[in-house]
Order: sequence, then structure tokens, then C-alpha cells
Amino acid sequence: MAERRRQARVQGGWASAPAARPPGTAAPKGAAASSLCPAGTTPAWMRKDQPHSQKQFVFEKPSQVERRVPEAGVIDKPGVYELSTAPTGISRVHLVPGFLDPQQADWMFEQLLQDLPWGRRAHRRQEVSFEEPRLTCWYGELPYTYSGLTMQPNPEWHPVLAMLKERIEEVSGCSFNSLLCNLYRSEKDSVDWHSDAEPALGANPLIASLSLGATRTFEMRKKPSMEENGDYRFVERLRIPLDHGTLLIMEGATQEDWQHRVPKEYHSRAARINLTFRTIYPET
Ligand SMILES: O=C(O)CCC(=O)C(=O)O
Repeated sequence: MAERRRQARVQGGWASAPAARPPGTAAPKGAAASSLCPAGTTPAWMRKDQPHSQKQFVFEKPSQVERRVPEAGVIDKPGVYELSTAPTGISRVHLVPGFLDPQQADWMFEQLLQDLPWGRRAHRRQEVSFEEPRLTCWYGELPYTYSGLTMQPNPEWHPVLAMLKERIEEVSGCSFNSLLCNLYRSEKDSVDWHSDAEPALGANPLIASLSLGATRTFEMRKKPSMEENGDYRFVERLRIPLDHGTLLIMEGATQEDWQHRVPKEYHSRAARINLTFRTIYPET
């Protein structure tokens, strides 16, 4: 008897009839099947006279399982991070928060904001011209072409930039002959997804990026594999907050296998300067 009572409990044999709903209220989700039965009939799945095999739920794997968008990882601690390994090589970033002392960084930010020859590049596409949402300037003996526009040579390094180049060369063990400076005037300024993979940078370039001023998020996303046909929806993503005085070094296959951007922000942001030291080779 005890065994029969236990089985009845397990099979839901004692489940009571659902309580009456107040008029005008919707049926709870999942109740639709029973409300489709004509009044006074019992749905087949509740009837004890049905053979057991008909009551069993048959699991069929859906042909298209919904893919989840992976959550972005965050890199905000000092260190060296291997982002990926591929036939192209290892993609690696080094994060050095506090590379500059905050007071020195304040002073440098003010000097560079005032003194650098900031300009706004304009593109023309299909008869429509549009300006980049940030200001830029270029230092180096060689010209640099990116996004279809050429920055003319500018060999007269500002003394603050020359000093920073030397310090970063000591830390990274690399030498640089060029510098792209970006000024994000407010939260409305940005740089869209791209990689620094112009031929003039050579294979696997090492790029050292120093940030001054307001903190902005540097986002990275892995380039999709051939099979994904350019679909970036499910790729790996990273967020790296870059604050006043932080140095970020990208190296190895990072430009070949990943893209980066600095998106606009919804909340107000003061100005930010970003300095990306690079090595450019003369075009042959
Ligand atoms: O502002 C930054 O941190 C990134 C700048 C950048 O992507 C670039 O100069 O290529």
C-alpha cells in the first residue's frame, strides 16, 4: 500500500484541479493545452486509460540550437595576456596601468593638448564627405596611409613626445620611428573597428599605446574564422579600460587576428589623448 501511495505521488496522481481564475485574467503560460480540450473532457496525457508509451515525452534534438553570444572578458590588471594562438602566431597584450605618475601625466596631457597640430581628417565616399569623429596628428620621417588617407611626414618631434618615445623604447625593448596621436574631445568621439595592419607596418607589428586624460574603454574582438563568413556576432570579445597614464602594448598576431575600437560613450567624458608608437617601413 505504501508503495502504491508513493508511486501515485511521483506520477502526480494526487494533483488537484487547477483553481478557478478570476474573470478577465489570462491563463498562465503552459496551460494552453488543457484549455484547448472541449469542456468536460480530460486531455489525453492525463487519462489513466492511455497506454504508457503514448504518455512518454520523446526528446528530439532541435535541428538549430540557438548560439549564445559570449560575454566579453575584461582585462584590467597589470600583466601579459595571451589572447589567442593560431597558425599566424600568438596574439599578446601587455597592460601597464600607472606607467606614468599621475602628476607627470597631468602636466603632459595639458602640454600635448595645447601644442600638438591637431587636425580632423575628412573622407569622401560616393560623393559624400564625412569627417572622422576625433582629431589626429602624425610624427615620423615617413608618410603613413591608413583608411585611404595619407598623413604627411612630420619629423619635428615635440619634446614631450620624444621623451615618452625613449621611455617606452626602454620598457618594450623596441624602437619606434613613428607616432599616431588621437584626441577624443568628448564621449562623442570614437574610432571604429579596425586593425593596424597596413603593409607599411610589416608583419606582426608591435604597437605601444599610451593613454592620457579621461578613461575610455578599448574593445577587442577576434576576427571570425573562414567558416563564419565575416559574421562577428559570436566572436570572442575583450574590454580593456585605459586610464590616465596606462600603457598597452599589442604584439605578435594581434593585428592579424583581432580588431579593436574605442566606442562612443553614453555618459559624459572629458578629453582623452592616445599616443600609438609604431615602426613604419618605407613602401617598396
Ligand atoms: O585610442 C585608442 O586607444 C586606440 C587608437 C587606435 O585604435 C589607433 O590609433 O589605431
